[in-house]
Amino acid sequence: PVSRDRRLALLGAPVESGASRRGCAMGPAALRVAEIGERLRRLGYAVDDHGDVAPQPVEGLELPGKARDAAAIAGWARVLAERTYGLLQDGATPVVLGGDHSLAMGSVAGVARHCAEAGRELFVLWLDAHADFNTPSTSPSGNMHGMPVACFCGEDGFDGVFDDAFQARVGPANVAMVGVRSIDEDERTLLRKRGVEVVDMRAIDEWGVAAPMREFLRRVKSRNGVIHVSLDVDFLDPGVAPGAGTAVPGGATYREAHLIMELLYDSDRVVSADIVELNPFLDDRGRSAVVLAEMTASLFGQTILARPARPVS
Ligand code: HAR
Ligand code: MN
Ligand code: MN
Repeated sequence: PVSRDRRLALLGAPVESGASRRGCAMGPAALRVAEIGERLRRLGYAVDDHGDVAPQPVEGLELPGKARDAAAIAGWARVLAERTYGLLQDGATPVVLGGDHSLAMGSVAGVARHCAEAGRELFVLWLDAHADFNTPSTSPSGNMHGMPVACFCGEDGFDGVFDDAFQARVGPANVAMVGVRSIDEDERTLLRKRGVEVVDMRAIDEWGVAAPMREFLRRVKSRNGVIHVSLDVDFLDPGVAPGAGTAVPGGATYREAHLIMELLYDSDRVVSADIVELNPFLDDRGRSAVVLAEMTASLFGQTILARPARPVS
């Protein structure tokens, strides 16, 4: 699977104004204290920690409807799009350490441009309690961490966030959301209209995570596609990861989460990832930071016992 000579690039993105409460800006630091880099190095990778990126200055951007702090969020999105794109062009695997989930507007835009130029079809796996498919006109809160999927799928209302170089989009049929259990009303209508695949917690209760994941991976392979993984800490049950600003009961267990990561590694399709929404101010002695660091290690090949290489079937 994923070749160990692919360099892993850690990029800190301490953005928090996309969320309703502060604290996510401490996320990259907490993930580093939880030894996210060391864990990946121990697996045999060369890991470059690029430190925290600085947002581009954007002035006077306002979006129609409710979008709190849109100019600042666009500033983060622009720098992250440029950085993830550049790293992928250089053959590295970007891992963005958040920061709230609005940063995925940028990380995914960069990956999408890379894939468009390379002629590879991009799929996004969204691991989250929320669908993050609001637009400035559907959002009840105006918090932009509830909007990144709508933005990178090309919904209306995000004009001016990017300049022309980063207009590549992800088709809504190429997005799979897993673990969802909180959706706003207009957001649900829009999701249904666009045909986004949603594996909600009810489906996980019924089928577990392996069956829907295998189906998703089969679809990716049938198109010779690649995957961007966006992991929101609130995908996990709050009992496993309490360091979340918008915790929702009934989330994934520790092992369900790891199994998804292990299946992704075995698939050999992951090109980039976001680890987001960790709020160390709300965490319990670093527990959630450690769980996320462990999950990232599983995503890149940490195993309990080595498995013989096996095609997804
Ligand atoms: N759907 C709600 C809103 O738009 C909350 C979603 C944002 N929360 C997150 N993102 N943590 O996954 O305001
Ligand atoms: Mn999210
Ligand atoms: Mn969430």
